[in-house]
Amino acid sequence: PKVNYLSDYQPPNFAIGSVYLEFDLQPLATRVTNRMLLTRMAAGALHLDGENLQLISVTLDGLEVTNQCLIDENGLQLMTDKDQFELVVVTEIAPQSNTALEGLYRTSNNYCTQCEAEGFRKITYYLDRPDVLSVFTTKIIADKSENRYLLANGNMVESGDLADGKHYAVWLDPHKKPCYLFALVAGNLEKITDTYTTVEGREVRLEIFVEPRNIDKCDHAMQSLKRSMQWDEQRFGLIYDLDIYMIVAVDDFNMGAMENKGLNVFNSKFVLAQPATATDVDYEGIEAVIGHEYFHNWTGNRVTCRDWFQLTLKEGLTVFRDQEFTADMLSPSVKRIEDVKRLRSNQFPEDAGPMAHPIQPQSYIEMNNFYTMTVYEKGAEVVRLYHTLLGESGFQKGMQLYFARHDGQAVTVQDFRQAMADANAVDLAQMHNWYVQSGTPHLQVTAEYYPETKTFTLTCKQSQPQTKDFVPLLLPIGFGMLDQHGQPLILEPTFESAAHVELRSNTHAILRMTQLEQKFTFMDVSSPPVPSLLRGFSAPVKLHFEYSNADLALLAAADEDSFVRWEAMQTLLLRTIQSKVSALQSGSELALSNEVLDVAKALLEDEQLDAALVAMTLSLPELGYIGEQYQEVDVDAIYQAHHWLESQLAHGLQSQWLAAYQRCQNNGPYQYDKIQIAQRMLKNVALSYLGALPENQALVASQYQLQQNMTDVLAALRIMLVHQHAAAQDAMQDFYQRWQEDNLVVDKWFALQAQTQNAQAVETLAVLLQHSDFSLKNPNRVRSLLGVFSRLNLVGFHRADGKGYQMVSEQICLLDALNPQIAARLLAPFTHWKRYDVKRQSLMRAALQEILQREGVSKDVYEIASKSLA
Ligand code: HT7
Ligand code: ZN
Repeated sequence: PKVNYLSDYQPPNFAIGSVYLEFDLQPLATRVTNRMLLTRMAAGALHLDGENLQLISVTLDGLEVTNQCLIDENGLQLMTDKDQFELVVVTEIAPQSNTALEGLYRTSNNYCTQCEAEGFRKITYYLDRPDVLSVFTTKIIADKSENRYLLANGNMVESGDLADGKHYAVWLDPHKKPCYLFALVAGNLEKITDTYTTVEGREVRLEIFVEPRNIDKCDHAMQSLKRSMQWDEQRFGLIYDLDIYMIVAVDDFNMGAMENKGLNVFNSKFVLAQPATATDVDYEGIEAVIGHEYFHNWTGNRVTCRDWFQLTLKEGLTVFRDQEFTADMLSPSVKRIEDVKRLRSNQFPEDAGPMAHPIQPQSYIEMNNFYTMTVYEKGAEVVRLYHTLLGESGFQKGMQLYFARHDGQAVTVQDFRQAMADANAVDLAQMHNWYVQSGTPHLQVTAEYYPETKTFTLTCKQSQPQTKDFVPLLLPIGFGMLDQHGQPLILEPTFESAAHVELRSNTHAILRMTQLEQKFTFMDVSSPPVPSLLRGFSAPVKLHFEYSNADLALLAAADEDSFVRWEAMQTLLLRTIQSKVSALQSGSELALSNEVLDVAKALLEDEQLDAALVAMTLSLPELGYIGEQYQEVDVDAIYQAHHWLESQLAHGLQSQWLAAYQRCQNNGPYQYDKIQIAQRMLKNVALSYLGALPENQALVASQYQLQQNMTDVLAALRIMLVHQHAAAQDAMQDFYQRWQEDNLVVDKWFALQAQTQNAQAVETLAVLLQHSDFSLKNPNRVRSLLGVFSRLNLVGFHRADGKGYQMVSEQICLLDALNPQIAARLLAPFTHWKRYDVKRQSLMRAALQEILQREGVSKDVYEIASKSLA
């Protein structure tokens, strides 16, 4: 397959001033008439992208030229020496047969589109690239009884009835846009409506469309949308620019949501919620994704990407914005820790594996494979670096200049950096290195205390072992010092260090690292301090510093930075698990240290602390993150060590867990607010430790039976399953009976079973694959069963006889023929084969080879499988 390179970028040789699309919707033969006004920008033939289209006719300025067009599987080529002309292309497509869910497809008998990244070419012949911006008018014609609503981007300018039971609507989007932002939806939906008045006093109509059975689950999404609009005005000064904002929720969707101008299409998972059916995590996810897509209206739509290599320009920036939104709505400390956990568990492994790429990739075979944790989450961390370096007001100045310069344009990551630099009159050229180097950087810190001079020196070294010719990054290190009693120390940098130390308060500084090795010295330090490093996780690096367990206990108890407190306790827990892994491997015994128990006890008993932070601090590191610490992952030992520490903490702190559980009970109605979320979080962490002890089975069962809200119900159910409580199977059946009509809850039922690690995990998977509710055609269902099993069920997926690999790889092959995008994503766990023992390595490689050699393998799957075997 063809490889696309960033270095090959050429501007388009034609512009499309306006485009008028007419859709005559039929499930098996939709006719698309595409009328474009083209203007030549440079010499050469006109090449329009197009895939899987049935060409009916091509007309140039009224003359049929169909026979003069060269057609191949990638598009249509036409020679013309005209500089300005109208081209009308008529094609036919079959949305009903489109299982890839890209282009125009059917979901629950409705029509819907997904065009990013390169899906518009499956609708009509076009210059399908983000730097071709045009004004779109869309006419939709469809059967009226089956398609009550006909929706497209912009404002509806005309509608009416036609013969044969049909009707039509015409939509005009006045904002020039690339075709990846085009959307069309038609079907028998229902809507809720509301309004938002902008700071300028303009009223915007808000509409959320869903399938009729879901109409009572849209309120949280609507409130989230209004909060997003208000937040973007207040924090970024950005105001919505159309008279209407529509969201449509569909059940069959490849990703989370899509920011099409004025007509977002969402995976129903990120719209529908009621306390009985959605957890706190779901509620937070909905608010975040609604925010994310809304924020794209400026960062992505008004200013878009020049080419797909710039994807992080819109995605990294918009993820940063949605992270800040959630932080402002809920708790900044909790949100920061959640994001760091996500990055470490998902992006760090990607960056260490065969698919590692810089946030600005240099080449791709299939662009859909580059909607990655690296481009999104590491990209957001890089945007956060600008924010950390420039501060909120400097960052906002940069944003304003960025919009002033580039509104209505398709630009690059360099343009963004230049705006940040120019607005603040600083040189940010070194930030470029974050965009072009892959791999997680290591930050090695050593410290020296000099009693004679009362100075304290940190020596910091940055490196990236897998990157050839690594060049140093501009790396801000959040920093403070504690004395041996946990009191913060006043920071006094020496004259030589002062230029690289930015004091943010008496006790907190940003150390600005620009070289491979750099020293920072502080004066008037009366005794050896404990350094608090990388506060707020100020850069996406792996920090190495030789803390003693006593230092970690001190930081966990006393540092002013909540991320550092969390991190210190997590490191203590991780070290304990690692010691147990070694003990298991060498056949020796290990007892839990009092240090760990004492810090945990103190945290649990301190009722003044934020319950959410306590819950997160005392949750064990995830299995995937523990595995990350090893060159070779010993699946069984890690799983056993994790289990062992859980029961040690459960036993050692049983009365404290019970007290916390009772303290956090709330019998009032469910609210999605910071206090209640924190209470439920700690309550359920406490219950999960208690549930590890057989004597607490009744307590867990009673939480399930109370059926207070989905957060509590699902937590109880998970604990019952994990610890094989007597009531587990009955509860699972009851759950299914109750919710079998609700797709999103049935997804949870599949996911729960898929992640339960026991000797029968593979057999359970086999049974679930045969379940009448399982379907390879629905991406949510695939993710909840196969995705969860292969990512989270270490014991099942990596079963020594290779049955786990075999079962998943067979499904990937079947799925590749239906939906290559989702099939390729399911390959991720296989790509890390180098991290396992020789026997598992060869089983995983064999699975990859088989997938790769299949006849008709898609380019999506080909790219991932071949790169991971290379
Ligand atoms: N910009 C979108 C990215 C996207 C996508 C969305 C839905 C289905 C397929 C897709 N391919 C790419 C989502 C976002 O980041 O907001
Ligand atoms: Zn996005």
